[in-house]
Amino acid sequence: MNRATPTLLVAVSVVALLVHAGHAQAPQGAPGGGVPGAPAGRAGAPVQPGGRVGAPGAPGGRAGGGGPAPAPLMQTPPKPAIANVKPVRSCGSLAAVALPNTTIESAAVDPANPNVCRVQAFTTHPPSGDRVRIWVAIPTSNWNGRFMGTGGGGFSGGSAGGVTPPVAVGFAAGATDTGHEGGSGSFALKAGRLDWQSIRNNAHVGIHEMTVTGKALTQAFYGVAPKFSYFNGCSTGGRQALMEVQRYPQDYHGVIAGAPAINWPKLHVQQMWGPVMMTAMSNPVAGCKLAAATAAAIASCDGIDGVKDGVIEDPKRCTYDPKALVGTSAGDCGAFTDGDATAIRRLWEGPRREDGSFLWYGLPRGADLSALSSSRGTPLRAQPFGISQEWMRYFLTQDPQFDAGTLTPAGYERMWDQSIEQFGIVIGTDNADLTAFRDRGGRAIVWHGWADQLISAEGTIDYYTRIQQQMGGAKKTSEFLRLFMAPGVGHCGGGAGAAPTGTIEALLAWVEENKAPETLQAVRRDQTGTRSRPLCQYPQVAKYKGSGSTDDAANFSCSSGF
Ligand SMILES: [Ca+2]
Repeated sequence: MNRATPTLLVAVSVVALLVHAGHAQAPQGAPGGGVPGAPAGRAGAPVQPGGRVGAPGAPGGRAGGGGPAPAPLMQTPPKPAIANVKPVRSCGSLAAVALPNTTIESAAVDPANPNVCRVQAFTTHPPSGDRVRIWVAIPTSNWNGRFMGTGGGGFSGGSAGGVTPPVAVGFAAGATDTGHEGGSGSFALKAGRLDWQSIRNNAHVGIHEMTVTGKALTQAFYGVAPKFSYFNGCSTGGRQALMEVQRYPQDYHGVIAGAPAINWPKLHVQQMWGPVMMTAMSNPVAGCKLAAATAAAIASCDGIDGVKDGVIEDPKRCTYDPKALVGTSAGDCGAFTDGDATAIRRLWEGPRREDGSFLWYGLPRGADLSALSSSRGTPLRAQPFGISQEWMRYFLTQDPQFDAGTLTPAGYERMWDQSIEQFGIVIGTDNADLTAFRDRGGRAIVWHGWADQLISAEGTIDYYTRIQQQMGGAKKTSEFLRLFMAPGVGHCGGGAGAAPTGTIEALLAWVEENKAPETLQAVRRDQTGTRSRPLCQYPQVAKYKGSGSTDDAANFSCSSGF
């Protein structure tokens, strides 16, 4: 089975999103940390190169200031998995621990938090001269006997701040930059050529070595290995979680993969579909028309699930055609044309070859289309998404000046094929053979927002379906891996839908007590109140029982239909 595609994505869109470890709005238990309260991806702000927004290194750091404090990783620290364990050496003495190909740069108690021993190290892989930075934080007391690895977003492998949320609830924790600083994809090139060690470090080596190092230092400090190890990430972090499951099944007992940026080489070319297609049609579509089409689709399909709440519970059942808008006015953008309707239909449909054959999924109806396909300026011009543009510049063309605006449909098709051929094995992260992970007793919770504006939710369903085919069917798969779709939820959070919460608790219960999650809890809070919903195992959907508040999860049950 080929492993292909990658990771990350992160991005951000606009306002917010993610960034490393966490992602927007931090559904508690989802990626470690994040940008709370930032409606992921509502529209429009320009995306920086690398697609990052927000302060690196500040997990939980918010993109814009203001808003509520980040939700804690867990409401209640978990009970210790190892009783009465005490450090057997000083924090500083960890600097003398010898590990292969590893240099420990510092080991000291955090002056701002005496309950945390912080170690910084790097690994290297001669003769490349690379440096994979690793940050480990170990509680000096009240260690819960577990290790947690954390991930990144976009091209960022992770950040020093990623360890903060897990260590705050008693985990020993690790994070890594996967070999390069910052959120740009420029690390792929060295002296104008692909630097395959750096690419491998980012694709999978960095997270694995962070994990090995983090667990070894924890064991050195306490004289006993962590009893359980977990990885928690969203976006790129979700890809990293599944890459660990695929390539290093011995690393973790359980993982949470939110909005995983798997199918990486497809994903980052898919993200350029809108600009390329609209440019070829000479029909860039302004943001207010995209927004109007999304709003019309939601209005048309909201009630299919029986609850008018601004959320399409199952976008696969929504077939709204934007031709209904032709001739109507969309705010300041003027009247909808046939061309606008065709372009929007093709955004929802997803990339196709010139002969019309399938390449990949589009965004579902209800997801914000402006994050990937907004057009701006006079005359109107389609704007490429930052991460996708960098993928084309540094990985595919190896030309930092490459202008994606010049891409024709034929060139796009060639780039699609090259992306998979050249990078599928290293970073595809779509290997469906999870036998080793399953046989070791591993457990994986995968979730994806149906309104994800950056990563096609259907790409995750595609992978899940292939896992089921490979691993003995739906029932056998559900014994170790479950997928929960989150209706109306954007990339790693945000949006009109209720986002997962209590996910870490659910994973620990599954791994440590063999209590498999039938649903995930989801909550959405805003000025008007709180809504809770169950997230059901795909392909089940949450069906309203017909009485009681539609804001209360108790009044919904998982069903094959509405
Ligand atoms: Ca609805």
